[in-house]
Amino acid sequence: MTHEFEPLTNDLILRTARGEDVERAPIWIMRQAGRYLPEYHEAKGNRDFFECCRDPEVASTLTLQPIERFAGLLDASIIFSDILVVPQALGMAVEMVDKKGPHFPDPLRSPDDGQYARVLGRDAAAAADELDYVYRAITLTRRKLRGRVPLIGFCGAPWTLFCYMVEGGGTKFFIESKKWVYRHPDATKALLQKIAEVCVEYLARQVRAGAQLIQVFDSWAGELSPSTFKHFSEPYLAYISKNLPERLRELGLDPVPMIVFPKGANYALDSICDLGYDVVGLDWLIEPAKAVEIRGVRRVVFQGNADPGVLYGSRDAISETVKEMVQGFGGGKKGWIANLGHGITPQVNPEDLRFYLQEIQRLTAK
Ligand code: 1CP
Repeated sequence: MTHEFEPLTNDLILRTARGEDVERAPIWIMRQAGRYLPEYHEAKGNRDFFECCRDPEVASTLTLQPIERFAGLLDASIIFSDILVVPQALGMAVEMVDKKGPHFPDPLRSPDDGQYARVLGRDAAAAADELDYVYRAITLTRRKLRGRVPLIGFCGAPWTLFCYMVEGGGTKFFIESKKWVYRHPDATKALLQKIAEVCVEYLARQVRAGAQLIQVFDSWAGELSPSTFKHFSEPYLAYISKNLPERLRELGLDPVPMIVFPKGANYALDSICDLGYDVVGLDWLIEPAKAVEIRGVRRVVFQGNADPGVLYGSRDAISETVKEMVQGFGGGKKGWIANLGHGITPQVNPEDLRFYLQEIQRLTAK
C-alpha cells in the first residue's frame, strides 16, 4: 500500500534535516493550523474538535490553510490532528472542551485501576489500526499538496501522553503524574513502554500513508528533573528513534527525518543530542548560541526557537528577535530549521506571523 504522489518542488526542510548546506533556513510553525486563523474557525464551524480530526476532508483542508495563506513562506505542513488520539486508540475516552482543552472523564488513577491492565494489555498494532482516519487524512493531504511542501506526521512522546492519561487533562502541578513516578515507578515504566510501542507503529503507518518527516512532541519534558527525565522520558524517546527506522524497513519503506521536541528539557540538551533524532526542537528558554555550543561537532539540526509571545509585539520587536535568532543559529545556511519555541498562540494577528516569516526568509537568504 504505497502511494504515488507528485514530486516535491520544495524539499528545503528535508535537505536541512539531513544536515546538508542550504540556500536559506526552512520555516514552519508549530500549531500553524489553528485558532489564530479566522479560516480555521470558519471551516471547523460547530463541529467537535476530534470530529474534524476524524474527517480526512476537513483535516486536510485545515492542514492546507496556512500553506495557502502563507504561500512561499512556509516550507512544511503538519497534519491536522492531536497527540491525544493515541490515548483514544488505547481505549480511553478523551473529549475536547471548547475554550478549556482536553478532558478525560476516566483517567488512570493507579496501577490497581482495571483500566490500567486493559491499556497495558492492548496490542500496539490493534491500537494503530484505530487511527486509520489519520492515515487517510495524510494520504489525502499529500494529494492536495501536489508537492508544494513536505508533510510532517507526529505523535506525543510517551511521557507527555502518560501525563494526560493520568491527570485527565491539562494541569498545573502534575500531582497525579508525580504520584505515579515516585510511588509506582515500575508500573509507570510499563505504561510508558506500551505507549512507545504504539507510537512506533503509529508513526510508521503515518509514513506509509505519506508523511515525509515525523515529530515527537514531549511538551511536558520540563516537568521532570534531570534524573527523572533520564528514567521516565529519554529511554522511551530513544526507543522510538531506534525502532521506527527498523519498522519502516520491515514495511519496505525508507527512513524519514525524525524531530524530537522535548519542551523545557534544556537541562538535558547534551544527552538529547545523542538520542538518535536528526532534529532537536528547542524552546525559547535557551539562547541559540548556547545550544550550538552544547551541540558541538554533532550532526544534529536544531529547530526553533523564538518566544511565541513576540508575535504579540511590535514589528521592531519581531525584527530584533529574528535577527538575534538567525545570528545565534549561525546565519541559517545549515543545521537550523526556523520555527517558534512552542506553538503559535490564539489571538496572534496572522499578518504579524507573515511578517515573522518574511523577516526570517530575508535574513537567512542573505
Ligand atoms: O498545525 C498544527 O500543529 C495542528 C496540529 C496539532 C498538533 C501538532 C494540534 C491541533 N495539536 C497538536 C499537538 C498537541 N496537542 C500538543 C503538542 C504540542 C504542544 O505542546 O502544543 C499538545 C500538548 C496537545 C494537547 C492539546 N490539544 C491542548 C493543550 C492542552 C493543555 O494541556 O494545555 C489543546 C488546547 C488541544 C486542542 C487543539 N489541538 C489542535 C488544535 C488546533 C487545538 C485547539 C482546538 C480548538 O479549540 O479549536
